[in-house]
Amino acid sequence: MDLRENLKKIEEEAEQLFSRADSLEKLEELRIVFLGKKGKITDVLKQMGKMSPEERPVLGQAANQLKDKLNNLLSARKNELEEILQAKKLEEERIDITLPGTEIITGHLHPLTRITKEIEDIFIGLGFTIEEGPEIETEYNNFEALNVPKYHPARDLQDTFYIDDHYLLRTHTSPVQVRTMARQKPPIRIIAPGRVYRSDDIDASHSPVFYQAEGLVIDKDISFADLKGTIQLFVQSVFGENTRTRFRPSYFPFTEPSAEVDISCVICGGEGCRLCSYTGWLEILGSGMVHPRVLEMAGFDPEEYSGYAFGMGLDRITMLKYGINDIRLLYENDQRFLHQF
Ligand code: 2NL
Repeated sequence: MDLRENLKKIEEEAEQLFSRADSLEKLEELRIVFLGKKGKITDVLKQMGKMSPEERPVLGQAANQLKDKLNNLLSARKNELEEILQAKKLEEERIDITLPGTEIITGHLHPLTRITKEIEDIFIGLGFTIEEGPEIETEYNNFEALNVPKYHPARDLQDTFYIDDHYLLRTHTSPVQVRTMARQKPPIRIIAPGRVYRSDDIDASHSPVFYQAEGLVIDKDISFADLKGTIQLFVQSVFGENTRTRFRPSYFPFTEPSAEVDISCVICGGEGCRLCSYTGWLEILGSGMVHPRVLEMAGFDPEEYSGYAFGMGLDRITMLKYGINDIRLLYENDQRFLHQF
């Protein structure tokens, strides 16, 4: 009866190995070892020839019972393993929904671009149109047509990037207005934003490349009151209803009379603080009535037409509005800076 004993041993061995199998692959290997065509049970059956005819069916039945049993054990273990593996997988894939999410970084407008658009929109609302022009300009459009005489300090080689005797990098956006006046009859109501160049040493408030917006209005009966009202409205739109405006007499070669415009300090509201040097006021733009010589050179009769013009530094306005204390930040494109807007 040692074949029946063999079956008994196979059964014990299988029970042990099946219960220890820790993967579906191992379990399949074990199935082949025990129940396969060349497996252990088949081995035993092959030796049946040695037995007496009476014993054969007994052994055959025992072998079949064992096959059934092992198949049941295999599928039970298989189910068990699948459950264990599934639980493990779930555990591995578990997410902590209380963790902060991954920040989605999308691009956005540069603060200077935002301010430029905001200012454009304010003036579009007042009936102005936006004009643009080249950054390389003629000396005539940049200086001559604006009544800046040949030996005026503003023309100084130190301040202007000359390309040759005739061409230069525009030092303000006024040449855009000069071009518009050459093309168009009054009424003219335009805003010219853009990049301008001056040969300054770089520091916290100076960059050789910076941005400006200038405005020009020419029509019959345009007065200083129109200038004041427009600037007042503009300032309140950008800096808030409660911002006060102060016009201070000044001088520009292209306007007469001229005025610089101060606003009540954006930090202290006029009380006096470090930003406004304890004056309560911040200078934000220059303005005036277009000089009769400028109108004449554009081909307009100063007896028939009058106009006002103004110019502002967009960098300065951006810096005041966002509390930026160094102009270089606007040009370095440091992501740590840009991400804050
Ligand atoms: C400033 C001052 C100003 C103008 C710009 C202008 C243009 C034409 C005719 C007359 Cl075509 N004037 N522009 C007038 C007054 C002041 O800018 O401080 N800008 C940053």
